[in-house]
Amino acid sequence: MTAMADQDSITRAADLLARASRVVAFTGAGVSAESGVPTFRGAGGLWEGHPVEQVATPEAFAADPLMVWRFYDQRRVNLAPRRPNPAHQVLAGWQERFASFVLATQNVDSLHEDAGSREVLHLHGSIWRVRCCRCQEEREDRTAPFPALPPRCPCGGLLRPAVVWFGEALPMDVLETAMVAAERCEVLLVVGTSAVVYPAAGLVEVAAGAGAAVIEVNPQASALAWLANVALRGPAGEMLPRLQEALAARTS
Ligand code: BJW
Ligand code: ZN
Repeated sequence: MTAMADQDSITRAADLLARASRVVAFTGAGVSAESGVPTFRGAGGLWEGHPVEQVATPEAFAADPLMVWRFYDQRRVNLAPRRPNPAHQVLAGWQERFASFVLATQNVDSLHEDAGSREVLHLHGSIWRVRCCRCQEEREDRTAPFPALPPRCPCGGLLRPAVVWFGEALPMDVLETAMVAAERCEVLLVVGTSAVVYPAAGLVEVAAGAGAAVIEVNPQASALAWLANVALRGPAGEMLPRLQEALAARTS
């Protein structure tokens, strides 16, 4: 049983943010949980019925593209009607509040953009984009469900989801931009991630190592919770609006 964040933690987090002009938010599946999107790990998580090596590796796709596509097509169908929750909305509002606010997400959904966030750094790609295995062309495609699986490119090649699977490199420019922002920020918010997947989780180590204050927002301690200066133990959709309220009270 984890205790809900006390008002003192909210106040301390608001103090850190009130003094900051360069802020980075690093988000994971937990930020979309209250929108009805399942997380990956733990009870009821996506990996429970689909062992990761069977669906989220290039080897799995090469061996059985149809099986992998069934998994992603189903997730696209489930995601299509989902809407941003108050956590996405607070983060979208903060892009106007701070001189520099960088949002780096591991999520492949588009709920941050749907809430109004711009220039979101998608470290693990997007489930709404497809890439051709033959001509390498990548484009947005919101068809859900696909009428026939596996979907094909006009060139005849096999399409794949433009997400980053285990053993694949993250988009270099996106990772680089996020790492530089983490190195320069005064406050890093770590929201709804177990922080076990690298190199993305390295953002927390880089920011903390460079002297940033780290605020973790998660009902459970992440693998890097020990680097956090303040932990808000509760759902992001409740904690971030409380933090925003405390911040607004401070500066009004
Ligand atoms: C709430 C909440 C609420 C619940 N509010 N919170 C160093 C050490 C060890 C291993 C490695 C290493 N470096 C690299 C590796 C290998 C590997 C790795 O990290 N493995 C570890 C798991 C052991 N990394 C890779 O393979 C990466 N590539 C790479 O390193 O390439 C090297 C290379 C270089 C050059 C050429 C070639 C190769 C790629 C990693 C790709 C990860 N991809 C996935 C799938 C994406 C596609 C898809 O969606 O299907 O990304 S895996 C999956 O995990 C997904 C997520 O983005 C990622 C992180 O998960 P996340 O978001 O943290 O979710 P959960 O479920 O783990 O946690 C949810 C959290 O929310 C929990 O904490 C809850 O408590 C919380 N929560 N409700 C707030 N309401
Ligand atoms: Zn093609």
